[in-house]
Amino acid sequence: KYIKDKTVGIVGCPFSGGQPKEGVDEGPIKMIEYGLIDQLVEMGWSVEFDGHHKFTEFRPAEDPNIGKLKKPRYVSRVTKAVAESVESHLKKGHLALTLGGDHSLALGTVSGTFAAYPDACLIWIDAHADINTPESTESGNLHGCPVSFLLAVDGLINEEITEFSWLKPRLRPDRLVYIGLRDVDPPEKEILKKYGIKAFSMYHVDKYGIGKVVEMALDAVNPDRDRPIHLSFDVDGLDPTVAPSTGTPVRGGLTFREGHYICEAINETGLLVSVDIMEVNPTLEDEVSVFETVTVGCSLASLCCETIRCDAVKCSFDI
Ligand code: HAR
Ligand code: MN
Ligand code: MN
Ligand code: MN
Repeated sequence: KYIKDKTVGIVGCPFSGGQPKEGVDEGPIKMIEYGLIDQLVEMGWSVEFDGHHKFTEFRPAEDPNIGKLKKPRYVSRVTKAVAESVESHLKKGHLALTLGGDHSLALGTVSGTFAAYPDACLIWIDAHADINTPESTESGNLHGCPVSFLLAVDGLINEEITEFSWLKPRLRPDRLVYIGLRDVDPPEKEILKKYGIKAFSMYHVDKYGIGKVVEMALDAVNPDRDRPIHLSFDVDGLDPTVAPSTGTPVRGGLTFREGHYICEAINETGLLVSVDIMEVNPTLEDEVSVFETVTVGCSLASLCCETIRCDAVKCSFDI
């Protein structure tokens, strides 16, 4: 409905400034090296990719904390550039596929999506809610905060942080839904409750099954199935046995199939316009773990572009 000419624009984001571990900046480089573009081309997509962003040039000489927030200027400059890339792909009618990098990049991707599609909704797959405010964050890592900056509500962020004045909060709380949560800080829980934000934790995935959970999630943010969808997928939403090479793994996550099902089911709506694959860190754990994590990132991205379900079902009845 929104995507023209079956073209996908890849936004390669080698960035680790939203958290302290080196290596997550190699995530997008490895996903491309492992053949993601060929996978997409085989599925009939035209791929636009002009190489990865070069963010080091945005790195300020001095970047002292603002309150507790770490590297605020670097994160702000980088995510502003990402927002512009995502917006320009979307305005050409292309699917935007952003490869991270740490999840602070969503400050950019989600801003870019809402600039192009003000009516969009956001589906956030993660072990974490990433909704800490500059006041509530304990770590000061901006990858734990992007959602609070994006929310269009009064009084959530008290002091305006001028560094981020480019960012227009456009996300309504009723257009945001989470799947996969299992490590949410107490102040984050308060925020979710206060604004009535829908969240399906692993408890709900166990209770209802992933099929029902995705349906309920879509009903919550997209009841008439007419709004463009941004899917922000943090690979730590998956179980660490499935995606071990990530900075903050949490046990008890989504299975391989549950993760892929989410992508297939959202793809099937025909409303997906923007996808993030975040927090792949190819420098953590052993070689096998890295292989598994990078390839799972690639296959999630691919399934966002094509669902095999329809053919497979027809096929099984045909036989
Ligand atoms: N809630 C913690 C914080 O604010 C941990 C955030 C986690 N890490 C991520 N984001 N990978 O999804 O620092
Ligand atoms: Mn494009
Ligand atoms: Mn995250
Ligand atoms: Mn996470």
